[in-house]
Amino acid sequence: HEDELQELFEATIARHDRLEPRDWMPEGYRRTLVRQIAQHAHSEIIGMQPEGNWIGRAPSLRRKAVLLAKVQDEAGHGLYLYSATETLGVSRDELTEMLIDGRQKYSSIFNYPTLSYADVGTIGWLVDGAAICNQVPLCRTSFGPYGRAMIRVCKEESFHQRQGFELLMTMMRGTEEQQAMVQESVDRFWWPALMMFGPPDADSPNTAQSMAWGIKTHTNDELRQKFVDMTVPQAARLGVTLPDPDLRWNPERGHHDFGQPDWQEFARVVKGHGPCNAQRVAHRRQAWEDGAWVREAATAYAAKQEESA
Ligand code: FAQ
Repeated sequence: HEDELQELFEATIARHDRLEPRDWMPEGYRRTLVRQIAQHAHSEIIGMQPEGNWIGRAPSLRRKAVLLAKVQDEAGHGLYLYSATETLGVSRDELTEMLIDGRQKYSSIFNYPTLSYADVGTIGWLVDGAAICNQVPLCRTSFGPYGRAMIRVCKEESFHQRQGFELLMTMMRGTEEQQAMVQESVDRFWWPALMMFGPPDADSPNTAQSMAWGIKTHTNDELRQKFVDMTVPQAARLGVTLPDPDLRWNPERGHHDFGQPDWQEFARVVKGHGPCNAQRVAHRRQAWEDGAWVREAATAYAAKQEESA
């Protein structure tokens, strides 16, 4: 019986069809999905902090409204993704506990500080830009709830990327001081943005199996290359320099050659020793603890409703 189920699963993957929550799936497939989707959900929620840092200091009412809307969108993405993870049999409470205990990860990028308002634009342009490169292919991932969540998320991320670019373009048309702020911000975020795609393929323990299962459809290096190729002309349009002396067009490959990020720094950040890891997790833990009474009240109310029904 188990063999038949395994065959059915493999046939579904082979014809690029989707698995749904009630379908039989190997334990490793389920575990990999929980790991990746939960990590993705946590990134959206923790990712609200760096930009949220500037809501109270936005330079105009318009910028404040735009930033508020973007940060709220990220909360929405987190919620779709937690719901997708719940279809695999793990609750949002458990996932949050695992995040604040350090048993689950979130993207390395959100462990860097936001030091100027230009960072709001740079995050939109580069971080949402990298997220789009990574997530558009995930719309066709083999697990139905994850792929469907990605469709709406990608539409919103594209909009976020445009607003970041527009913010930076406005600053680049401004004073020399504003232009310098943009360049300084891009210098700080360029390498961490490249790290978002994960380790080089040769050091990526999960890629081969995740591709065989149709969870990932491209390798980390393929997506990193796509991001660089997409971003270089945009940087030229903005008038900023990307801080990589090895960055140049390679006509034979039809792609840009580029340098490697500091992978030791990446390893340190992922292990919890980046500039803001402790602060990000402490903030999330505090919010979780402060919200305990709301969860208790909602549970008590639901129980009472059930009793009287
Ligand atoms: N940070 O074998 P691989 C956003 C871990 S976008 C931290 O290559 P995999 C939008 C990896 O988990 C950001 N850890 O792993 C937004 C694994 O460790 P584990 C979120 C990383 O899974 C914008 C180990 O290294 N997007 O939030 C990172 O096959 C603005 C070995 O790596 C997603 O999560 C990293 N950068 O490939 C929000 C996209 N990279 O778990 C707010 C979905 C790797 O075995 C504001 N995820 N690791 O202990 C993916 O596509 C994949 O999981 C990868 C990693 C590509 C990230």
